[in-house]
Amino acid sequence: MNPDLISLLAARLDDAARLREPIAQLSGDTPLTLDDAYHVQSESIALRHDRGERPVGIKLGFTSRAKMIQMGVDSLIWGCLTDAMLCEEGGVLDLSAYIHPRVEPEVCYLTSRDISRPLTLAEAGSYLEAVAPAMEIIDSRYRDFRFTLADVVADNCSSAGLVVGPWSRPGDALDNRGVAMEFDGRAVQLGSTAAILGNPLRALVQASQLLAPAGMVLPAGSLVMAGAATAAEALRPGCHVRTRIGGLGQVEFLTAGPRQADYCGGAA
Ligand code: OOG
Ligand code: MG
Repeated sequence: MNPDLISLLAARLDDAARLREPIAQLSGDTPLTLDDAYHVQSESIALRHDRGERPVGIKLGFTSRAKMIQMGVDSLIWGCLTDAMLCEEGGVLDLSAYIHPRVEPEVCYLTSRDISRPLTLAEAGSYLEAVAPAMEIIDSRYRDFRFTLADVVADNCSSAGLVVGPWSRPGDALDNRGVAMEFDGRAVQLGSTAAILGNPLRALVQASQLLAPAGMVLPAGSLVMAGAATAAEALRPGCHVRTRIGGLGQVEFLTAGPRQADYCGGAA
């Protein structure tokens, strides 16, 4: 795909995010390969960096069957996180900053060493500084939150925000810990960390395998969001959102903002 077209598509997505105006899927009028889509993603991240946002790590998407089924796609993808996406744990999230935000329970890793080659599961643990319960705020820039795999990759995998709970030293395996996400104390999603590739640490392995062939290095001190353990829930204003993960503790925030017609999630 020619560089001008990549820049044009990246600007279209960047504008949609900044103006909170959803757009039609890019693939609707432009044939888009997965490779093109990662180029568009990288151009759109460059626009954020030009505005002063700093990279803080990466996120994986579609590491659980629950998410693949919810969104109708079947491959693991990755996107970039910047400091502007960090939301205060225990704070108030203003939903007017988004188009149609959803929240999903995740595990977040903090890396201790540069990752520049594919890792095995056995060695991945030694690349960890800490681990935390987390939630990701996703907000597709596409109308109706619908997309093809290439469209969502171009849209930086719907990344919009992340809320990270208390860090612990990486200890026992996290391969089957209960995950409960609540809206105002009522369970909206229940699951297990096992839903994330059988063991969320595999997300780090996958990240190393995806980045290394592209010649990319994930620097020590990066965040890695392992992907949601359950389906995502639409956010609504005036809600206390909390996720508890066995052995890791809890992470929470409140929502504020205008009531919009397409906020339909959670208990009424
Ligand atoms: C794409 C992002 C997927 C996850 O954790 O699986 C993702 C989306 O669902 O809009 O973040
Ligand atoms: Mg996610």
